[in-house]
Amino acid sequence: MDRTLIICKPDAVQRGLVGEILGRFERKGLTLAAAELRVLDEEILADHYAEHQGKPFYPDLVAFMSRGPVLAAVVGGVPDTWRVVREMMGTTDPLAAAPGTIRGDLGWQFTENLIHGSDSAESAEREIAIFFPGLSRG
Ligand code: IDP
Ligand code: MG
Repeated sequence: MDRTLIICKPDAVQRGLVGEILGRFERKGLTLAAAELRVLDEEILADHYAEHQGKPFYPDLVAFMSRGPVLAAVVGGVPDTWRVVREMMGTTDPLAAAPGTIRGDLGWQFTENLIHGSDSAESAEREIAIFFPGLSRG
């Protein structure tokens, strides 16, 4: 698996950090295969975050993720791209994320943690198909 889905979340777009975030991946050596600025609705978020439906934080997550545009993108070009991206993102809670990671360097709020990255090769294919169906491998 050599590509994955990333989403620069609404806080990243609002704070003007999309260039910073994409730049980190580009400098690492990843390449962009697709990118789109769009506002997400409840329907696509229910699909994307299916594993989290019913959890206590789900309503806050949907409200946050739909409050403004996101930059969804497919990046790839290195072995296990999804894993490289997850390492560079840092752990889910930005207060606990290591310095040097995107979340560790740029944020501190739990829900508003700047970036999404697929958590496995299977998730990457599933999520790419949701956001960029034209890129999907049948
Ligand atoms: P991940 O984004 O690091 O993969 P997940 O557990 O998949 O983390 O959660 C998806 C998103 O939901 C997180 O990035 C964060 O925005 C939000 N989230 C997860 N757990 C909590 C929580 O306990 N409180 C508030 N927001 C949460
Ligand atoms: Mg996740």
